[in-house]
Amino acid sequence: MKIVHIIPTFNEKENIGKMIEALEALEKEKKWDADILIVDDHSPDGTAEEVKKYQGRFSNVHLLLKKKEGLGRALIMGYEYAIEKLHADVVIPNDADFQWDPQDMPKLISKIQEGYDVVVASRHVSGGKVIGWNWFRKLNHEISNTFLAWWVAGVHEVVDHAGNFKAIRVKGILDKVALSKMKNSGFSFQLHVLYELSKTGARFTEVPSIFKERKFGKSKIGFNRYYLRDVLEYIRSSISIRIERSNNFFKYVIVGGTGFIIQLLLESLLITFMHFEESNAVALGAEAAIISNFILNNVWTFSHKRMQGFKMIYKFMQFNIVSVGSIIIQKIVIQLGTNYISHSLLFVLVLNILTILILIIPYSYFVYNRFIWKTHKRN
Ligand SMILES: Nc1nc2c(ncn2[C@@H]2O[C@H](COP(=O)(O)OP(=O)(O)OP(=O)(O)O)[C@@H](O)[C@H]2O)c(=O)[nH]1
Ligand SMILES: [Mg+2]
Repeated sequence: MKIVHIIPTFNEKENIGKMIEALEALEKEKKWDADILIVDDHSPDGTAEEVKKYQGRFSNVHLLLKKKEGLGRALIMGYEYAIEKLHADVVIPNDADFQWDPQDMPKLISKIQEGYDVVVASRHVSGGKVIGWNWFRKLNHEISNTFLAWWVAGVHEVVDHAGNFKAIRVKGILDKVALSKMKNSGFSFQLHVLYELSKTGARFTEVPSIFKERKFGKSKIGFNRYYLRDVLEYIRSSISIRIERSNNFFKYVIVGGTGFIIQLLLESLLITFMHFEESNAVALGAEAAIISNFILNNVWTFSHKRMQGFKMIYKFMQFNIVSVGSIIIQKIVIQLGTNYISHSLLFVLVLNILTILILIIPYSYFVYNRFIWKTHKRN
């Protein structure tokens, strides 16, 4: 099993040599087949020159030099290089500054050997913790890790989404992730790659780890010129994951809205210009909306599970039954409301809107996902 350690560096001259020594010692002790890949953004402090000294001593130290584009970009390029050029079976990214203890590495690897695909060093499982964060770092972490990653993005495979230290199996897992399409410049990469990995059907686990204070060098997190860009990117990334993850709920709502407009337009056309009876016009309008909803949901909302051929006819019949179900639900609620509460026009209007929002939209969405466009195992 070929392990590739990926260490992104920016101004880590004081740390990088110690980190290489620590990883080499571990490799010798554990008899691992490992390479060390340093991804440096031409650090002005001369980190790369320091790495080159170690390349003379150890043949498995690799240096990828690139321009300053942020941590996310460095990791994307590092992952790609590790897979394509170094033929990694497992990649293990870590920071250069010893905040994550490289001595925890065997715990990560043994979980991979047990069959897990993504093993995350975690500060938020029993035995893990953070030492020495100030209120600003704590607040930053709470907002990004709990509010944005957990609640907004809905990534629940792990509880610590923000750290760099993790072990990822390449075959069938990381090699299925379209790294070249990932656009994260900053630390939003950590959340985004977990999400992309979750889509491959990977098995996740977390092992406790203690995140210590930096002894040498300076942190890159804080109010610098990249901070706002990285925070905005994190928010954008969380929202885009939510939109994708919630199985395209927004597309579904837009399709439903389009159907509603088609229904109203057709009804009024048929009544005004073709003198149809109201009940017939309503029925035709409803069916037109059902057809348009079915087609648009199939080619757009659920395009990743698009059905074709004969199956479509059968599913379209099911879809009709579900849609009639919505009409019946709505009729029952309005009937009950007018019988027992009020006949006023305003009341009926409000009740109609509430029924659509509270009952019809969730009901249809649930049935579409569970029965019409059945959820398959993600792959
Ligand atoms: N190549 C590259 N590496 C980076 C960049 N920003 C940070 N790093 C490296 O990524 C790792 C994590 O960065 P840190 O500044 O330690 O971030 P952190 O650990 O979340 O923050 P602290 O707890 O304050 O240290 C370190 O090894 C950095 O040198 C970057 O823009 N490019
Ligand atoms: Mg650090």
